[in-house]
Order: sequence, then structure tokens, then C-alpha cells
Amino acid sequence: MADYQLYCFAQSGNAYRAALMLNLIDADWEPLWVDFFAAGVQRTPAFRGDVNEMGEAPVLVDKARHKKLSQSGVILTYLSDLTGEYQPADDDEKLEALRWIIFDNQKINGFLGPYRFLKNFAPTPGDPAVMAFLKGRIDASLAIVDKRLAAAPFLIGDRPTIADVSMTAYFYYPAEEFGFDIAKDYPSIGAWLERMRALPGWSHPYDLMPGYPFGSKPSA
Ligand SMILES: N[C@@H](CCC(=O)N[C@@H](CS)C(=O)NCC(=O)O)C(=O)O
Repeated sequence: MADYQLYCFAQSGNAYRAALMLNLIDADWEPLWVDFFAAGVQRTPAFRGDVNEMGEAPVLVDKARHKKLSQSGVILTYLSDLTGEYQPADDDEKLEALRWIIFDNQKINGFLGPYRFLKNFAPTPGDPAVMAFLKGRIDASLAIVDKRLAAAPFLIGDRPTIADVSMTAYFYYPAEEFGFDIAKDYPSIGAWLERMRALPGWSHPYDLMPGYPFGSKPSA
């Protein structure tokens, strides 16, 4: 059995953060597929009772240390503290990483995830006014990240940390799933995505996590 198990599914950018980190640190891990779309596993009493009371993926299981952790930011912090990899350099950088992880969760991928869900996966398409609101928030927040990444190769300076791993969450999914191309519209984010893609162990979300409930594997 693998050292780590990750409850996840391919379309989840939130889960991708944790899956990518496990790959980047070359961990021995296996995915446990959460059938989010067809079965709504995350809403079942069994999942909420035994896996995560919050009803969310990702959840990391560390077998040897008897830990079960949710919230991608917590999982990233745990794995980087444990291995020393992708770790902020000192206490000030730790706070800085936390600042960007929270900004990412709320303002970047916190809007991008629902936008993509409403566009592709929701039973009824998103109301145009809601989509326009979300797109406005997305653009305003992406511009902030783009400006930051125009000034430095990574979010906290010259090397990648967990803040960068977190921020990648939904950015590598195909542009058709958003209806706009983040890498093209925000060139500094685009260049940073290439730097992240070059890291040893990097893998695309659709190659890293299981489950293509809509029939075919979407092309990257
Ligand atoms: N802030 C959380 C977000 C987790 C999250 O919302 N995951 C989605 C899948 S992409 C989920 O499981 N949602 C279930 C629900 O909201 O009912 C994290 O970073 O781990």
C-alpha cells in the first residue's frame, strides 16, 4: 500500500493542488477516486462521517502518521513542513505564503472553480448575470497575480513554494472549459505556468487524477 492516499477526482482543481505537490516531492501516493458528479459521494453520510465532515475533496491520508487532512492549503503546509520541500524560507515568508494561499482560495480559484463548474458541469447553465459577475471578479484577481508575477519568477521571489503550487489549481485545465485563455490573457501568469510545468514531477491534472465521468478524457 502507498504511503499516502488522496481522495480526489480529475476535474477538481482544489484536489490538483495536493496531487501536484505529492508528485513534486516524489511521494509514494495513490489516488482514491471521489465520484463527485454521478454519485455525489462527497455528500453521503459515509463520506462526511468517515472521510471529511466538510464534504470536500481533497483529503490526504498519511498512513504511517495516522493523519487525515483536508483543505488543500493545510495539506500543502503539512507536506512541505514534513519534507522541507517547497517551503517558505522563514517565518515572514510563511506568512506571505499563507497570504497568497488564502487569496487564491477565496479570490482566484474560489471564483474560477464555480465559473468553470457552472459553464461545464452544472445541471443548468449558470445565469448570465452570475457568470458576468464571476468573470469580473476573476479578471480583477488574475490581474493582481499577473502584476505580482511580472516582478518575480514565483509568488514569493525566485523559487517556487507551496503558494505557487496552490495557485496553479485550475490554470492548466483546457481554455475551452473556461471560454478564455488565462495564459494568453495574462502573459506573466502564462510564463510562470511554463516555469511550474518545467519542475521535476509536474503532471497535468487529467494525467494525475482519476475519473472522467462525462465519457471521454478532455484534451489538455
Ligand atoms: N478550500 C477547499 C476547497 C475544496 C472544495 O471545494 N472541493 C470541491 C471539489 S473541487 C468539493 O469537494 N466540493 C464539494 C461541495 O462543495 O459540496 C480546498 O482548498 O481544499
